[in-house]
Parts: sequence; structure tokens; C-alpha cells
Amino acid sequence: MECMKSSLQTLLAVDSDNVKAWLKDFCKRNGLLTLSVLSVVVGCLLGFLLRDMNFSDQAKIYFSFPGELLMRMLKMLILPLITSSLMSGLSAMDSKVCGKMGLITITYYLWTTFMAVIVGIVLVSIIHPGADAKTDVERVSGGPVITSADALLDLIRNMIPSNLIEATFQQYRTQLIPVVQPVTSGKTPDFVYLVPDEKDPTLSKPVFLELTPAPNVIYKPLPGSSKEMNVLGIVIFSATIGLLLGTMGERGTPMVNVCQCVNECVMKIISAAVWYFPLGIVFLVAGKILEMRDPSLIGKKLGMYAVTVVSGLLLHGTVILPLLYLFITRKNPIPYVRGLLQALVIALATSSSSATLPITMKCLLENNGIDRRIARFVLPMGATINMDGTALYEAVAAIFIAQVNEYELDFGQLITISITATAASIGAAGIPQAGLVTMVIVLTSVGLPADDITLIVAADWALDRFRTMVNVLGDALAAGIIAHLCRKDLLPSDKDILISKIQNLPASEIPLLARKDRVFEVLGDVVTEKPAVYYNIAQV
Ligand code: 7O9
Repeated sequence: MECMKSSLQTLLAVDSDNVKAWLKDFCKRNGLLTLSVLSVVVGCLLGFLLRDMNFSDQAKIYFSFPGELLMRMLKMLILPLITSSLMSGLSAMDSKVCGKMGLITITYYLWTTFMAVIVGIVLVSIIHPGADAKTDVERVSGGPVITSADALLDLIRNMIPSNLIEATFQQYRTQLIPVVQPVTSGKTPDFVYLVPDEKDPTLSKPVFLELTPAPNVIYKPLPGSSKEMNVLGIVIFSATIGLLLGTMGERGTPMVNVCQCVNECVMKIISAAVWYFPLGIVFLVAGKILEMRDPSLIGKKLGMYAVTVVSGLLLHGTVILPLLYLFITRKNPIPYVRGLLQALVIALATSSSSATLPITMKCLLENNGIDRRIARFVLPMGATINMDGTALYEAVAAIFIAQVNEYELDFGQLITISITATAASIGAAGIPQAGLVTMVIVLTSVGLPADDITLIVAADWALDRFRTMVNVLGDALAAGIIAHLCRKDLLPSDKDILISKIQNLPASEIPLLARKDRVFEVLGDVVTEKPAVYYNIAQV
């Protein structure tokens, strides 16, 4: 009996030790991620609980403050991250590889976006959500919206910023200024004859009132600006400088080193900032739920529409994109996506793929082991032009609006929608007030009324979160696929070999390799001295 008891005790002790070790290991690996997911859930619960308390607007602002800090922190990192990533990423490759990779990246982005649109169109045609949502939803006539041609010109203008500093905080935007036109002469004014009023002695004679025809108001397009970062201009400029730095050899190295240092600093800031995420996410999500108008409206009128969009996004994000990854790389996409979960949670909480970019970069480099040069090029490009979720959403929304209006779309019009939705999602970052303008472009391309956008705005804030997740997932899987396709062109650079050699050596030997101003390259057993400017040993 005693013996059994003691063996049971040892068994339990071993077991509890095992459990403890497992728990510790789990917390170490997934603790932050679990906390982030929990904080989304807690944020939702808190938001719905506090809705009943009818906070004042001021109280809501105070309540959202910790979440606002999270957004500000993430957005702060975007500019240094994209400029330094593009410059250092592209400078580390020769121009041939850059060209090949650029071509593959853009082709891949185009096709996946187009596939997302097709998924959307197929689902919305099958589910037909417009049938339930018939027209008792109120419509508000919006103001004038710029034409597609003006939007396209704005996009091209934004690609070439006239002032780089200005580009960091504003975009060029054609503004429509109302101009009252004088009544055209030749039109005779109308008259109204008022019968004299017997009771009013002042009106003894008949009175004629002249009715001026309503003046014509035309909207004149004038140059203006919008308070959004001109990403497209900055991305194009940084990529060009990066390419050129790569062709300059050693003379370009100091600049490349500056960029790499900035990049690493950003990564370090993120590593520290992740500890604030759980708290920030709770208040960000709860604050958004407090601000939300009436959720039951979405449930009743737009329920099927929301289901269509979400199932389209699910299909594209969990089936099509991972399958594409599987077929091209012949690797299991599940561990890859698991490495990205932190970024997906942040995308859900912030509903902005650009604010999530720093975390996506961190996940790809640290969890998925993607080559730095690939991640530094593919991710900023993806955040700017690859928006699978947005394209899918716009196609579904346009067809939904057609269904509500009982407007039959023929095959040609479906093709038009798929092309405009793809193009609009690619150009979105370069078009001021993109959300509205791109939707108008898609609608007007098939002759649907632009005012009907008001039908779907109620559900927009919620669906935005899900499509942002798909946008982020699309960019990250693209990086994995492109890294696979370019793996032969990207054998480890000499510098990487040097760094790994140094890292594998005992600390006492490092000074031998990088003595103050002298740098040695170690390739196999061959050690050669290199000019000191060539490497930045401080980074090792
Ligand atoms: C969604 F490259 C970066 F990181 F610097 C970058 C910065 C800003 C890239 C893009 C942007 C940017 O402004 N993008 C943008 C995206 C501008 C307007 C609209 C959208 C579309 O956003 C998505 C959507 O609404 O569907 C989604 N919220 O992925 O962020």
C-alpha cells in the first residue's frame, strides 16, 4: 500500500512537473498570442456590456484612449519601416533578380486579387442576399463624387509626388468646388400673378412676382489635398533609391547600413511594443463597439449580405490562398499561417493592413524564416497594392446593390465589375478617400446608382476587419510563395554567411574576425580581409 502510494506520488509529481514544463513552454511560445486573442474577446464583451450604460461622447473618447495609443504607435512605425525596408531590401539584390522578383510579385498579386473577385461574384450570385434586403433601407443622397478619370489622374499624380516631405502627410486630391452659373440669357423668366387681398389695404393692385429659373450649379474640379499619407509616391521613390543603391556597390553601403539600422530599430520597438498589445486591443475593440450605431439594423437588413462577404473571405483566405501556397511551394501552409496569427489578430483589431505591416514583417522574419530581402520588398508592396479582401468585398457590394434594385447584370457587366474591382483595389492606396471613391467607380462602371452606397455603410466597419485580415494573409502568403520561387536567385549573401559564422563562434573569437576597423570574410575555410566599409559589424 505504502509502495503504491509513493509511486503514485512520484507519478503525480512527474506529471505535474511535465504539465508545468509544458505550460511554461506554451506560455513562452504562444503566451502573447493567446493574450491577444483573449483581449479581442474581452474587448467585445466589455464593449457590449458597456453599451447599455449610455456613455457620453466625452466618456467614449476617454475610454478609447488606450486603444488610440496602440493605433498611433503602429502608425508611427509605418513610414520608417517602409522606406528603410524597400531601400535596404532592394539594394541587397542585383537588378536582374529585382526585375524578376518584381514581375513575379505583381503578376501574383494581380491573379490572386482577380481570383478573390471571382469567388465573391460566384458566392453573391448563389446566395443572392439582395432578395431579402429590398428597398426599405433609407437612402441618403450623397454629395458630388469625382469621376473615374479624375481619380485615375490623381492616382498617377500621387505616384510622382512633387514634394517628398509633403508626401509623408498628404495626397493630391482633385476637389469639386460648386460654382453657381448665371442663368442663361434668352430664357424668359416666369411670372406669378398674385390676386390682391381685399382684407389687406396695402395690396391694392395686382402684384407680379418674377420667378428666376433655378441657377445651375456645376462642380468644377480644382487641385486640392487630402490628409492621408501618399504611400504610393513614397513606395515608388524608396524602391527606386533602393535599386540604385544596389548598383552603386561599396559607395552605397553607408546609406544601406543606415537603412538596415533603422529597420532593426523599428523591429526592436515592435518587440517591446507587443507587450502593450493585449491592453491596447481590449480598449480598441471595446471603444469601436461603443461607437457603433445600432447592431440590430445590420442583423436584419444586411445579415445575408454580411454572411456572403464573410463566407467569400473565408473561402478565399482559408481554402484558395493556402492551396495556392501548397501547390506552388509543396509545403504545409498550416504552420506558416500559425506563425502569422499575431498579425491576423492585430489586423482584426485595427482594421488596417498598413498599421499591421510592422507585425506582419516581424512574424514573417521571426516565425516563418522568410528571407529578409524578400519580406522587405514583398510586404510593403503588398500593403500598398494587394488587397484581395477589399476587391472581393467591392464586387459583392456592387452586385448586392444591383440585386436590391432588381437590376439584371449580364455577363459583360460581371466582367466589367471584376475588372474595375481588381483595378480599384490595386489603386486604393493612391486614391484619396479610397473607400468611397473606389466603390463609386465600380458602381458607375455598370450604371448602378452611386447613392446606394448608403445601403451598405452600416455593415462596413465590421466587414472591414475581416477583409483586412484577408489582405494581410494574402500579402504574407505571397511572401512565402515568392521566397520559394526566387530561392535559387537568393543564395545567402556573403554578409549573411559572415554573420552566421560569427554567431556560431564562441564570443572570445569574434574580435578576431571583426577587429575594430578590420573585417574578415569567412567562406568555408578561406578567410579573406574585406574593406571595412563593406560590412557593418555593429549589426552583428
Ligand atoms: C486594409 F505601405 C504602407 F504600409 F505604408 C501603406 C500605408 C498606407 C500601405 C497602404 C496604405 C493605405 O493608405 N492604404 C489604404 C487602404 C488606403 C485606402 C483604403 C485602403 C483599403 O483598406 C482596406 C479596406 O478598407 O478594405 C483595409 N481596411 O487592408 O487596411
